[in-house]
Amino acid sequence: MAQEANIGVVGLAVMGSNLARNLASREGNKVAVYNRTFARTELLATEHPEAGFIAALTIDDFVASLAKPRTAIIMVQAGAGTDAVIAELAERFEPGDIIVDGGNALFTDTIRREKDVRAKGIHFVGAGISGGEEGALKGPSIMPGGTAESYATLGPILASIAAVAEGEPCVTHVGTDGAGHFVKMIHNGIEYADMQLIAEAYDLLRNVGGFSPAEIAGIFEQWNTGELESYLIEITAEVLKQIDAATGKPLVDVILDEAGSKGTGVWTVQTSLNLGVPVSGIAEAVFARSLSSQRAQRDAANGLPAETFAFDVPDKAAFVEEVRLALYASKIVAYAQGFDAIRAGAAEYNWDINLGAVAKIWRGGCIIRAQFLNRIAEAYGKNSGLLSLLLDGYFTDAVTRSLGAWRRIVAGASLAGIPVPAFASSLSYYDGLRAPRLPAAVVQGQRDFFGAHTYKRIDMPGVFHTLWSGDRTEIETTPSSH
Ligand code: NBP
Repeated sequence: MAQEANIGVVGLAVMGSNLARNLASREGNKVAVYNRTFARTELLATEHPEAGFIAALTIDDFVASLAKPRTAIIMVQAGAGTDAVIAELAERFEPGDIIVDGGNALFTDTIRREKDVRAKGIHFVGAGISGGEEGALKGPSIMPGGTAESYATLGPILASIAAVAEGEPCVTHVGTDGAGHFVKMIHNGIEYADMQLIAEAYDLLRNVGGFSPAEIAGIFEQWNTGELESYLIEITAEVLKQIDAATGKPLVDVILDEAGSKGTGVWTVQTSLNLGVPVSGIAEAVFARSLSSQRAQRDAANGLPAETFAFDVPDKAAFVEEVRLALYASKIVAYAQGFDAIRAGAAEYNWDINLGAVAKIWRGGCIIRAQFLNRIAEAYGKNSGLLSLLLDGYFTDAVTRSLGAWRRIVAGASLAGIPVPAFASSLSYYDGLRAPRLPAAVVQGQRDFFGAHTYKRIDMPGVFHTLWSGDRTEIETTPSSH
């Protein structure tokens, strides 16, 4: 087989097929395709003759069809399937060739795989690809890791298929080895928080404001013309407009209220816990999905007392605006926390990640695409060492003008007995962040009391332990081994 394809795709289920078609539609690309079960390959080539695919029957045919340096994108099930395909390619590829994993791999797997494959002189690029099947076909946001050398070959190909936002392709070389999959993971975590916040706004508008789903759809459409403009607000309006054909009711009222997940939100929270980064908005969103799925407990607890208080809404329009402001401020916190997690991950794993560039590639193609990512890109563009997004002037102003509304909404929801875990935890995070003094001093005292964990003082250097049950004198110690 002639070596004529400049790029190949392995794994032709929905994501791989669409990505292969996207690649084939761009000038200059000749695409080889391979799937473990040939029927899928055959079907794709037959249904899309315009793509001019080289349909490989075997992995050997596939490898033989690729021009050097060979470049193949794997789009198979994450986990064992990905490992199996990497092994097959690595056996046949030569030094300088490039293996790209475009699946949703855990970044630590990507770090491991990159190391193994690099030992053979082959480049391994873990590339986060966001945007679902439509994104894969029409233009996703792409977050590649791997070496700068591999990006020289791969970058132009990925740029040719990526979404375009304000004239720029939504792809950047995020960093080495697992950096791309790490950033994709955080993207998904932020997505969880954003979705939960919108759902909480809906709940308030419905159960406090008394609006119907169709009316809330109209409110969201209105919000989508301003600073909340985003894909998630847009599709939520569509979801709320939908009428169930079988019952004639709003579809949202007949959908079972148990949210599922595929695990990237959990990964984000687990990773952030390990890094010591409070991603409370994302964590609450993950927990809210877990709670929603605890059907037996929920049914058993359904009649527990509530003792609620009225949340008076004398002016409906003003209430809608307060919910909007609370949503915006909470959303800013969720993104600030997500970007903090990326910065902490970069420090831990030695990645040089440009946070502004990450914000830019999320402006198009991906699920969290939103107008305000431009503001985030500007903030990090002005100051790459920004300690928190909340300290950037634009975001400080946005939160400042939302604060009153944010507090009234969270307090009102609490009095009315409406759960707003993401709104409330975001506000608490903000208050914790800005507090000059936290009750952590009490925690340190407790730790020293029961475990002699020691503490530091505000007025003198050194490490101290109090003899709590003795004469209560403080003594300076060498750093504790506890
Ligand atoms: P699936 O995740 O459903 O995987 C099916 C593909 O994996 C088929 O091509 C199948 O081959 C292949 N495969 C499996 Br399973 N085990 C294999 C093995 N041991 N060796 C070789 N091939 C194997 O496909 P998908 O839904 O298209 O997703 C592909 C990747 O993209 C996944 O990692 C997924 O997490 C990710 N994804 C991303 C998004 C997004 O928005 N970015 C959305 C959905 C999925 P067969 O045909 O022979 O069974």
